[in-house]
Formats: sequence, structure tokens, C-alpha cells
Amino acid sequence: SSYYEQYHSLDEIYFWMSQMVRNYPSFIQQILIGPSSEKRLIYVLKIFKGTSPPKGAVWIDCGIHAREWVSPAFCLWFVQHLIGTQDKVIADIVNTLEIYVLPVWNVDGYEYTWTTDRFWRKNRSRNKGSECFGTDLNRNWDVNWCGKGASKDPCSQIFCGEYPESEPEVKAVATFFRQRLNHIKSYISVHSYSQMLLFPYSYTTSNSRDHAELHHVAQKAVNVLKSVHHTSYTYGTSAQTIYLSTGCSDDWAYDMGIKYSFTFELRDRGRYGFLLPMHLIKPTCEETTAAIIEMLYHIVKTV
Ligand code: 0X9
Ligand code: ZN
Repeated sequence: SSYYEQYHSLDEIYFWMSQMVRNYPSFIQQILIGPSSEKRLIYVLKIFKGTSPPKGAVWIDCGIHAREWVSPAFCLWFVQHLIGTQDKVIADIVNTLEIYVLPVWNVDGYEYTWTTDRFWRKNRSRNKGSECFGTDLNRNWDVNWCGKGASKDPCSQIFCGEYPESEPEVKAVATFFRQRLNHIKSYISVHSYSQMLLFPYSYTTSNSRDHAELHHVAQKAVNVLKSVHHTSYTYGTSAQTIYLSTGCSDDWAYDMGIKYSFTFELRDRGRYGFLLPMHLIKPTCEETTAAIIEMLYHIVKTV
């Protein structure tokens, strides 16, 4: 099977990134956004093919949770698809918008799932006064930080950290966003599993100001996704569809003014869970790509 139908170690993914910028220097750039807690480097790829200045940017991150291996696999697939296809809609997107892709956000945790504990979720930072390691990078944001659906216990899988943005992985992305706030139109975070497309809010069961439009975009995306391999997704606000949680990246991005904020939970619904077999990478990535392209096309038409 092809490179994109396999899971790859962190070192392989670093090498892949360097090859992408080397092979496509005119439209892929690699941006160092910061070191992780164990001092590994976190890189974002920037893809843009336009000749006039971009009308905005969209962000896609993968691998915030270490054990969700199909997520980084998706980011690699998606970048390759953007640069490898002749599709007119995709050409329109990459000629109009800058696409930022963060293939592995939680680099330390991802490495740890390859070497030591396949089911590790959090990052690998030390916690004061505790034997337990790690903060949940999706509970460490400055948005109702450490309220419901987050924990102050360093041993919890949903530990919110010592204070908002205490984790270098979160700080790096938050800083990147603050430097480009008016430019970034969309935030898309890719997790697994449970086959859901979620949008704000997560910290309250109330609807956001943009609920009708976000609901409409999610509905279109889920329909397109299903048309590829008959995979069913549920969609709706995080709090109403999955659970209440606070300090999450998607809510933070939305409240900073990034309207099109979404979180994907990719395949499956629990048969394999985090251990999604390699032969399911291809169909998962095909359908998710179709859904995200649908969403980005909606954005292109509004910028
Ligand atoms: O709990 C999470 O962070 C996500 N689920 S996962 O099983 N992949 O850990 C859900 C994130 C949905 N969005 C928000 N809760 N904001
Ligand atoms: Zn996750």
C-alpha cells in the first residue's frame, strides 16, 4: 500500500515534511511555531498556489491527542491531495486561501505512543507535586478554563494544566493565531474517534451567534462525506452532541472571532477505536477530504 495508507512514526513525518517543502518550494513552506515540552520541534505547513495575495487562511490541525493515529495520517493525506490533484474546486481553494496544516501537534505524546504506551492521550509535561505526566492540550485553552468536563487532577486524562496556555504546544498555536487573527477564517481540528462533526459551543449548551450557518455547513459536509463510502456522521454543537467540556481549542478559536470553527471525530464508532486498522486509512481520508473541501469551498465563496 502507498505511503499515505500507512501510519508513520514521528521521525518519518519530520522527514516527509522536509521532502514536501523540498519538492514543492514554490507553494509549500514549513513554519516552526515552537518547541514542545520535551523540546521537539512543532511545524506548520503553509500551502498556497495563488498569484495574487491570499484572501484569507484556513487552519487544520491533527494529532492534538497522541493515540488518535488516524488524525496525523489524515493531515498527510490531505496535503498530498491538495498538491497532487487537478480538481477545479481544489484549485480554486488553494489559489484563494492559504492553508495551514499542523500534521502532528502533540509531538511528544505521539512519539510516546510509538515507544511506550499506545493509548497515551495528553502531552508529556511534568506536573508539580505529582507522579503523573501530561496535560490534555484540548483542555488548556483560555476559554472557561478548567470548568465542567475538565479536571484539576494531574493524573486525569482531561487534566487542564496548571493555568491556561501553560503548555508550550498550546502557547505556540495560540501565539500563531493571535498574530494572524484577521487573516484566519477557519479552524478545523481533527480527532478520532466516533464519526462526528462538531462546532461551538462545547463549554455551554447554548447555541453560538453563527449557529444556523455552522449547522448548514456541517450538514452539507456530512452529506458529502456519506456520499463517498456510505459512512454516517452525526453533527451538532459539541456540548449537545458529545459532551460539555471547557478550555477547548475550537471554542477558543471561535470566541477569538474565527467563525468557521469545527472539530472532526474520524472513524470508527468503537469497533477498533484508536486502533483503526491501516486498510481503513484510505477510505477514512477520502471521505474526510471530500467533507473538508466542501467546507472550504463554502468559505471561499464568502471571502
Ligand atoms: O474530548 C475531546 O477533546 C474530544 N474528543 S476526544 O475523544 N477525541 O478526546 C472532543 C472535542 C470536541 N470539541 C470540544 N469538546 N470542544
Ligand atoms: Zn481527541
